[in-house]
Amino acid sequence: MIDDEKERRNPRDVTRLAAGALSGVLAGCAALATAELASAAVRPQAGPVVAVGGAAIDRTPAAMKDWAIRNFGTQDKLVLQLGILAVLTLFAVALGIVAPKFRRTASAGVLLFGAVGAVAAVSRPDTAGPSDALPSVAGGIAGSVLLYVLAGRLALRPAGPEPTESGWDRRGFVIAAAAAAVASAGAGAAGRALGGARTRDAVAARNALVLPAPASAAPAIPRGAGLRIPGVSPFITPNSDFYRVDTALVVPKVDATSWRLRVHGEGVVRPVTLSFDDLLRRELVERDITLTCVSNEVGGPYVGTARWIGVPLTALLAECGVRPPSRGGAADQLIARSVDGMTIGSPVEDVMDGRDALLAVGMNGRPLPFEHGFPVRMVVPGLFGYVSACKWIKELELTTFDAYDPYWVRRGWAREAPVKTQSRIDTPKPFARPRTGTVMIAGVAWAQHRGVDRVEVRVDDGPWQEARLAAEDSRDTWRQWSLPWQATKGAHTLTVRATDRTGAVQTERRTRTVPDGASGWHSVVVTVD
Ligand SMILES: Nc1nc2c(c(=O)[nH]1)N[C@H]1C(S)=C(S)[C@@H](COP(=O)(O)O)O[C@H]1N2
Ligand SMILES: [Mo]
Repeated sequence: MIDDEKERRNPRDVTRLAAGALSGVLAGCAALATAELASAAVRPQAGPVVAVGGAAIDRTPAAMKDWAIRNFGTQDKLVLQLGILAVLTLFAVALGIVAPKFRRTASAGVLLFGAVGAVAAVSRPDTAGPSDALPSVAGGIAGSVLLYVLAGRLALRPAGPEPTESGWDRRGFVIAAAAAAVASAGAGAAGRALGGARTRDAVAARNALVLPAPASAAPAIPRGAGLRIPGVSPFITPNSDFYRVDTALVVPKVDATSWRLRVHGEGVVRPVTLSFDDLLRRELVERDITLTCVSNEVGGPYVGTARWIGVPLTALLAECGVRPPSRGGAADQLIARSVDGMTIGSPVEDVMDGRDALLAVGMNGRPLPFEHGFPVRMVVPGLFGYVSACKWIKELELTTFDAYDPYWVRRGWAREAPVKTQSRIDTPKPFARPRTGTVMIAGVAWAQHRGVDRVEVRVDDGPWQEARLAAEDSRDTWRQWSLPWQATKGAHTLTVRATDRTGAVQTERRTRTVPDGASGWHSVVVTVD
């Protein structure tokens, strides 16, 4: 008799357990959908997943950030967000399972997650204040109420006069769950639509923009700067292929018409605030500059060359009365601040030494893409991106290296980081299986603002052979190189090294990317058939 009853109740308990888990997941979905809708109304960056993700990025140690970039590349942010969603799902399932028994506690648990999101959102560096807590709070309440309601349907009804009637309200649960799912999907979709509408002005402003012709055009790229060897990166990197490295989980879509740049700080005699039109009215220059990321491993992909159009920074700073330290200036560090709270510090001396430091507005003939910093970003030849290339810039502050550590420096990266002389084999690819006979070994080498003077290639432990260098566009751009090789059967290691115009040979010493960029020679192993 007792066994019999167990048999009758067990399958029912499994369904109830599954329904509990489902109610947790539904509460999670409702919370996220509500938060999505609210954040579209408040600020896209204020959503809980973005806020918690951003907080996680800020707290990631340099070594781990590097590991993420190495393993997930530009997908690192997607992986992070999927990770957050996976953790949320686990907790949602757990809360849902305990909810029928501990209804209040489980509902409070959902609220707690909302609170975590709210705290993360208001403590972001780019926070708009307490209103940023709204999406998380609204989401937490929606999820908490829903879990409470669904758990109510799952509660065992006290055994009535008929003992077999004890059970839970299946019909009520299914109806409530379905209604919740539909409402969540609706809220999510509405959030998406509203978010799109909010950025419409910024997108329209960018689409309507026609960049003025530069007063100083870039010299024509010499014929022969591109060797046209299959597999070698093109001399100019198309915008769509240009690497992207930043901490922004949501790409800022800045409206250029209301954008302002403030220049102020130590030694700034005449502080200014400039509009986008103010910048466009100035004399623009156009320059080819190769940009490199400090997180680029030897042989890695985070390097690209674009034809930038922008306002020369030296002249602008000089007009504000700024002098470099070598001429008695008080400030030795220029802090660029972005709309998303990034801070990037460059040496004032380098920025004002006559190199083409730019407030860039154009990239390869187009307004900057949103991903690459629209409406304005900095570009300084010869410095790694994290100490020079602030995207979505909104403020320039002159200060000292002693007084202020910008974002990456606080996370273990070097205060100053000129690019290291580097070279990369683009073809053949690692583990390629070329045929015996002539195989073209080719790639790129860079030493921005010093220039590349020589590239040498070594096969196995053989002598260094001088590669043919493509024509130089400028010393701020990379150079292609090639060497025909009479490939013989078997496994071979191909190694490359460059020499810059100061005469310095690229060092063999392998270092990690932290704190000031990877060094060492790039080699590729191939098997010749
Ligand atoms: N606002 C902002 N600007 C930024 C960053 C960032 O995270 N946020 N990353 C910097 C780094 S580390 C590099 S290498 C360059 C990359 O520029 P790109 O994404 O246009 O290639 O942007 C720099 N500017
Ligand atoms: Mo970078």
